[in-house]
Amino acid sequence: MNRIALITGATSGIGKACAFKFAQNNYNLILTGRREDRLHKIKVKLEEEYNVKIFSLCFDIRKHDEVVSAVASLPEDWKKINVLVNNAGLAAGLDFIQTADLSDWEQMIDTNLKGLLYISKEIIPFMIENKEGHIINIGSIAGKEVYPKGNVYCATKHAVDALTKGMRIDLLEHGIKVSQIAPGAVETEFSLVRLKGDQNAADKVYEGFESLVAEDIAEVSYYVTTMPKHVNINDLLIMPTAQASATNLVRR
Ligand code: NDP
Ligand code: 8X3
Repeated sequence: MNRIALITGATSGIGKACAFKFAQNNYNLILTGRREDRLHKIKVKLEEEYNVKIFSLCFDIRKHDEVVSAVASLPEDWKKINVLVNNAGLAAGLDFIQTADLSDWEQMIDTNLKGLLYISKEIIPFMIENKEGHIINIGSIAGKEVYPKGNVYCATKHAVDALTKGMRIDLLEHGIKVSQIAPGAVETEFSLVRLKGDQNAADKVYEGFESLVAEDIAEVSYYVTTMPKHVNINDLLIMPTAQASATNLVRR
Protein backbone atom coordinates (compact mmCIF):
# COMPACT_ATOMS: atom_id res chain seq x y z
CA MET A 1 0.00 0.00 0.00
CA ASN A 2 1.26 3.51 -0.86
CA ARG A 3 1.75 6.04 1.90
CA ILE A 4 -1.38 8.04 2.74
CA ALA A 5 -1.75 11.81 3.14
CA LEU A 6 -4.91 13.59 4.28
CA ILE A 7 -5.08 17.14 2.92
CA THR A 8 -7.76 19.52 4.16
CA GLY A 9 -9.01 22.28 1.85
CA ALA A 10 -7.95 20.39 -1.28
CA THR A 11 -10.52 21.97 -3.61
CA SER A 12 -8.42 25.04 -4.34
CA GLY A 13 -5.09 26.82 -4.05
CA ILE A 14 -2.42 25.38 -1.78
CA GLY A 15 -4.38 22.27 -0.78
CA LYS A 16 -5.11 21.34 -4.40
CA ALA A 17 -1.46 21.89 -5.37
CA CYS A 18 -0.39 19.69 -2.44
CA ALA A 19 -2.76 16.98 -3.70
CA PHE A 20 -1.03 17.00 -7.10
CA LYS A 21 2.46 17.05 -5.56
CA PHE A 22 1.82 14.18 -3.16
CA ALA A 23 0.03 12.16 -5.89
CA GLN A 24 3.03 12.63 -8.21
CA ASN A 25 5.05 11.08 -5.42
CA ASN A 26 2.81 8.02 -5.16
CA TYR A 27 0.78 8.95 -2.13
CA ASN A 28 -2.79 7.75 -1.87
CA LEU A 29 -4.81 10.73 -0.71
CA ILE A 30 -7.75 11.63 1.45
CA LEU A 31 -8.95 14.99 0.16
CA THR A 32 -11.40 17.21 2.00
CA GLY A 33 -13.40 20.36 1.35
CA ARG A 34 -16.99 21.56 1.09
CA ARG A 35 -17.25 21.70 -2.72
CA GLU A 36 -18.08 18.14 -3.74
CA ASP A 37 -18.01 18.80 -7.50
CA ARG A 38 -14.41 20.00 -7.27
CA LEU A 39 -13.39 17.10 -5.04
CA HIS A 40 -14.83 14.70 -7.59
CA LYS A 41 -13.03 16.30 -10.55
CA ILE A 42 -9.70 16.34 -8.71
CA LYS A 43 -10.13 12.69 -7.67
CA VAL A 44 -10.81 11.58 -11.27
CA LYS A 45 -7.85 13.57 -12.64
CA LEU A 46 -5.37 12.37 -10.02
CA GLU A 47 -6.42 8.72 -10.31
CA GLU A 48 -6.08 8.89 -14.10
CA GLU A 49 -2.80 10.81 -14.20
CA TYR A 50 -0.88 9.27 -11.33
CA ASN A 51 -2.44 5.84 -10.79
CA VAL A 52 -3.00 6.52 -7.08
CA LYS A 53 -6.11 5.99 -4.97
CA ILE A 54 -8.14 8.99 -3.80
CA PHE A 55 -10.76 9.02 -1.06
CA SER A 56 -12.73 12.25 -0.91
CA LEU A 57 -14.54 13.47 2.16
CA CYS A 58 -16.94 16.38 1.74
CA PHE A 59 -17.60 18.25 4.98
CA ASP A 60 -17.45 21.61 6.69
CA ILE A 61 -14.41 21.58 8.96
CA ARG A 62 -16.13 24.03 11.34
CA LYS A 63 -18.72 21.38 12.25
CA HIS A 64 -17.37 18.97 14.82
CA ASP A 65 -20.01 16.29 14.17
CA GLU A 66 -19.28 16.38 10.41
CA VAL A 67 -15.54 16.02 11.02
CA VAL A 68 -16.06 13.07 13.38
CA SER A 69 -18.44 11.20 11.08
CA ALA A 70 -16.34 11.86 7.96
CA VAL A 71 -13.24 10.38 9.58
CA ALA A 72 -15.27 7.48 11.05
CA SER A 73 -16.45 6.65 7.52
CA LEU A 74 -12.90 5.85 6.39
CA PRO A 75 -12.28 2.15 5.71
CA GLU A 76 -9.73 0.62 8.13
CA ASP A 77 -6.86 0.55 5.63
CA TRP A 78 -7.37 4.27 4.94
CA LYS A 79 -6.81 5.09 8.60
CA LYS A 80 -3.07 4.42 8.38
CA ILE A 81 -2.46 8.08 7.63
CA ASN A 82 1.21 9.04 7.35
CA VAL A 83 0.83 12.76 6.64
CA LEU A 84 -1.86 15.24 7.69
CA VAL A 85 -1.73 18.60 5.91
CA ASN A 86 -3.82 21.05 7.92
CA ASN A 87 -4.44 23.56 5.16
CA ALA A 88 -8.16 24.49 5.12
CA GLY A 89 -8.48 28.09 6.14
CA LEU A 90 -9.35 31.58 5.12
CA ALA A 91 -9.34 35.26 5.83
CA ALA A 92 -12.83 36.78 5.89
CA GLY A 93 -12.79 40.54 5.42
CA LEU A 94 -10.04 43.11 5.76
CA ASP A 95 -11.41 45.58 8.29
CA PHE A 96 -10.42 47.60 11.31
CA ILE A 97 -11.08 45.83 14.61
CA GLN A 98 -13.62 48.52 15.52
CA THR A 99 -15.74 48.01 12.42
CA ALA A 100 -15.20 44.35 11.45
CA ASP A 101 -18.03 41.85 11.21
CA LEU A 102 -18.59 39.47 14.10
CA SER A 103 -19.56 36.71 11.66
CA ASP A 104 -16.21 37.09 9.85
CA TRP A 105 -14.40 36.63 13.15
CA GLU A 106 -16.44 33.52 13.95
CA GLN A 107 -15.75 32.05 10.52
CA MET A 108 -11.98 32.56 10.78
CA ILE A 109 -11.72 31.28 14.35
CA ASP A 110 -14.00 28.31 13.62
CA THR A 111 -12.13 27.31 10.45
CA ASN A 112 -8.48 28.20 11.01
CA LEU A 113 -8.33 27.26 14.65
CA LYS A 114 -11.19 25.03 15.76
CA GLY A 115 -11.36 23.18 12.42
CA LEU A 116 -7.64 22.43 12.55
CA LEU A 117 -8.08 21.12 16.09
CA TYR A 118 -11.15 19.00 15.24
CA ILE A 119 -9.49 17.15 12.37
CA SER A 120 -6.18 16.77 14.22
CA LYS A 121 -7.97 15.25 17.22
CA GLU A 122 -9.48 12.56 14.96
CA ILE A 123 -6.26 11.72 13.10
CA ILE A 124 -3.67 11.86 15.91
CA PRO A 125 -4.89 8.59 17.55
CA PHE A 126 -4.23 6.73 14.27
CA MET A 127 -0.70 8.16 14.16
CA ILE A 128 -0.08 7.23 17.79
CA GLU A 129 -1.26 3.69 17.06
CA ASN A 130 1.00 3.49 14.00
CA LYS A 131 3.91 4.96 16.01
CA GLU A 132 4.57 7.28 13.07
CA GLY A 133 3.12 10.37 11.44
CA HIS A 134 3.78 13.87 10.22
CA ILE A 135 1.46 16.82 10.77
CA ILE A 136 2.05 19.84 8.55
CA ASN A 137 0.21 22.97 9.61
CA ILE A 138 -0.16 25.72 7.02
CA GLY A 139 0.45 28.89 9.01
CA SER A 140 1.29 32.26 7.49
CA ILE A 141 3.46 35.35 7.65
CA ALA A 142 0.28 36.53 9.44
CA GLY A 143 1.26 34.15 12.24
CA LYS A 144 4.61 35.88 12.61
CA GLU A 145 3.62 39.53 12.14
CA VAL A 146 0.50 41.64 12.53
CA TYR A 147 -0.57 44.17 9.89
CA PRO A 148 -3.31 46.80 9.65
CA LYS A 149 -6.80 45.26 9.37
CA GLY A 150 -5.27 41.79 9.78
CA ASN A 151 -6.30 41.59 13.47
CA VAL A 152 -8.35 38.38 13.81
CA TYR A 153 -6.86 36.57 10.80
CA CYS A 154 -3.39 37.27 12.25
CA ALA A 155 -4.59 36.06 15.66
CA THR A 156 -5.77 32.75 14.20
CA LYS A 157 -2.45 32.25 12.40
CA HIS A 158 -0.49 33.16 15.55
CA ALA A 159 -2.59 30.47 17.20
CA VAL A 160 -1.58 27.98 14.48
CA ASP A 161 2.05 28.91 15.20
CA ALA A 162 1.53 28.22 18.92
CA LEU A 163 -0.44 25.03 18.31
CA THR A 164 2.29 23.69 16.03
CA LYS A 165 4.75 24.08 18.90
CA GLY A 166 2.29 22.61 21.42
CA MET A 167 1.54 19.60 19.23
CA ARG A 168 5.25 18.96 18.72
CA ILE A 169 5.88 18.97 22.46
CA ASP A 170 2.91 16.75 23.32
CA LEU A 171 3.52 14.27 20.49
CA LEU A 172 7.27 14.06 21.03
CA GLU A 173 7.16 10.74 22.89
CA HIS A 174 5.11 9.20 20.07
CA GLY A 175 7.64 9.97 17.35
CA ILE A 176 5.18 12.12 15.43
CA LYS A 177 6.71 14.99 13.49
CA VAL A 178 4.98 18.38 13.49
CA SER A 179 5.99 21.11 11.05
CA GLN A 180 4.66 24.51 10.14
CA ILE A 181 4.88 26.03 6.66
CA ALA A 182 4.30 29.79 6.90
CA PRO A 183 3.89 31.46 3.49
CA GLY A 184 3.83 35.10 2.52
CA ALA A 185 1.50 36.13 -0.30
CA VAL A 186 0.39 33.25 -2.54
CA GLU A 187 -1.92 33.89 -5.48
CA THR A 188 -4.89 31.55 -4.93
CA GLU A 189 -8.59 32.14 -4.25
CA PHE A 190 -7.53 33.54 -0.86
CA SER A 191 -8.04 37.22 -1.74
CA LEU A 192 -11.25 36.54 -3.65
CA VAL A 193 -12.62 34.86 -0.51
CA ARG A 194 -11.24 37.55 1.81
CA LEU A 195 -12.77 40.31 -0.33
CA LYS A 196 -16.12 38.54 -0.56
CA GLY A 197 -16.03 37.67 -4.24
CA ASP A 198 -14.84 41.06 -5.56
CA GLN A 199 -12.64 39.79 -8.40
CA ASN A 200 -11.30 43.27 -9.36
CA ALA A 201 -10.18 43.98 -5.80
CA ALA A 202 -8.66 40.50 -5.52
CA ASP A 203 -6.73 40.96 -8.80
CA LYS A 204 -5.32 44.25 -7.47
CA VAL A 205 -3.73 42.44 -4.51
CA TYR A 206 -1.40 40.62 -6.90
CA GLU A 207 -1.12 43.33 -9.61
CA GLY A 208 2.46 44.07 -10.64
CA PHE A 209 3.73 41.90 -7.82
CA GLU A 210 5.33 38.50 -8.29
CA SER A 211 3.67 36.53 -5.54
CA LEU A 212 4.24 32.90 -4.68
CA VAL A 213 2.10 30.30 -6.43
CA ALA A 214 0.36 27.38 -4.76
CA GLU A 215 2.85 24.94 -6.30
CA ASP A 216 5.69 26.65 -4.38
CA ILE A 217 3.98 25.78 -1.12
CA ALA A 218 3.19 22.25 -2.30
CA GLU A 219 6.88 21.82 -3.14
CA VAL A 220 8.06 22.71 0.37
CA SER A 221 5.19 20.83 2.04
CA TYR A 222 6.31 17.67 0.27
CA TYR A 223 9.98 18.51 0.87
CA VAL A 224 9.59 18.51 4.65
CA THR A 225 8.24 14.94 4.46
CA THR A 226 11.37 13.75 2.65
CA MET A 227 13.77 14.34 5.54
CA PRO A 228 15.30 11.30 7.23
CA LYS A 229 13.40 9.85 10.21
CA HIS A 230 15.67 11.65 12.72
CA VAL A 231 15.19 15.11 11.13
CA ASN A 232 12.19 17.41 11.53
CA ILE A 233 11.78 20.82 9.92
CA ASN A 234 9.95 22.69 12.66
CA ASP A 235 9.08 25.91 10.91
CA LEU A 236 9.53 27.08 7.34
CA LEU A 237 8.81 30.73 6.48
CA ILE A 238 8.57 31.11 2.71
CA MET A 239 8.16 34.51 1.06
CA PRO A 240 8.06 35.88 -2.45
CA THR A 241 11.41 37.46 -3.34
CA ALA A 242 9.38 40.63 -3.91
CA GLN A 243 8.04 40.64 -0.32
CA ALA A 244 10.25 41.33 2.69
CA SER A 245 7.55 41.38 5.38
CA ALA A 246 3.77 41.37 5.60
CA THR A 247 3.61 45.00 4.49
CA ASN A 248 6.83 45.52 2.52
CA LEU A 249 6.61 44.46 -1.08
CA VAL A 250 7.64 45.79 -4.46
CA ARG A 251 5.37 46.17 -7.45
CA ARG A 252 6.91 46.64 -10.88
P1 NDP B 1 -8.07 29.05 -1.16
O1 NDP B 1 -9.24 29.92 -0.89
O2 NDP B 1 -7.64 28.90 -2.58
O3 NDP B 1 -8.31 27.59 -0.55
C1 NDP B 1 -8.86 27.43 0.74
C2 NDP B 1 -9.28 25.99 0.94
O4 NDP B 1 -9.81 25.86 2.28
C3 NDP B 1 -10.35 25.55 -0.02
O5 NDP B 1 -10.06 24.26 -0.50
C4 NDP B 1 -11.61 25.51 0.84
O6 NDP B 1 -12.46 24.48 0.41
C5 NDP B 1 -11.04 25.18 2.23
N1 NDP B 1 -11.95 25.61 3.27
C6 NDP B 1 -12.24 26.88 3.65
N2 NDP B 1 -13.20 26.88 4.59
C7 NDP B 1 -13.52 25.58 4.81
C8 NDP B 1 -14.46 24.92 5.65
N3 NDP B 1 -15.28 25.62 6.48
N4 NDP B 1 -14.54 23.59 5.63
C9 NDP B 1 -13.73 22.88 4.81
N5 NDP B 1 -12.82 23.43 4.00
C10 NDP B 1 -12.74 24.77 3.98
O7 NDP B 1 -6.88 29.66 -0.29
P2 NDP B 1 -5.36 29.18 -0.06
O8 NDP B 1 -5.05 27.97 -0.81
O9 NDP B 1 -4.52 30.37 -0.25
O10 NDP B 1 -5.41 28.90 1.51
C11 NDP B 1 -5.00 27.68 2.08
C12 NDP B 1 -4.35 27.95 3.43
O11 NDP B 1 -3.17 28.72 3.23
C13 NDP B 1 -5.20 28.75 4.42
O12 NDP B 1 -5.05 28.19 5.70
C14 NDP B 1 -4.60 30.14 4.36
O13 NDP B 1 -4.82 30.85 5.55
C15 NDP B 1 -3.14 29.80 4.16
N6 NDP B 1 -2.30 30.85 3.62
C16 NDP B 1 -2.60 31.44 2.42
C17 NDP B 1 -1.78 32.45 1.93
C18 NDP B 1 -2.09 33.18 0.67
O14 NDP B 1 -1.53 34.29 0.46
N7 NDP B 1 -2.92 32.63 -0.22
C19 NDP B 1 -0.55 32.84 2.64
C20 NDP B 1 -0.34 32.16 3.89
C21 NDP B 1 -1.17 31.19 4.33
P3 NDP B 1 -14.07 24.61 0.21
O15 NDP B 1 -14.37 26.05 -0.06
O16 NDP B 1 -14.38 23.69 -0.92
O17 NDP B 1 -14.62 24.13 1.50
C1 8X3 C 1 -2.03 35.12 3.90
C2 8X3 C 1 -0.94 36.11 3.71
O1 8X3 C 1 -0.19 38.47 4.23
O2 8X3 C 1 -2.46 38.17 3.40
O3 8X3 C 1 -1.90 34.43 5.09
O4 8X3 C 1 -1.89 37.56 5.64
S1 8X3 C 1 -1.40 37.65 4.28
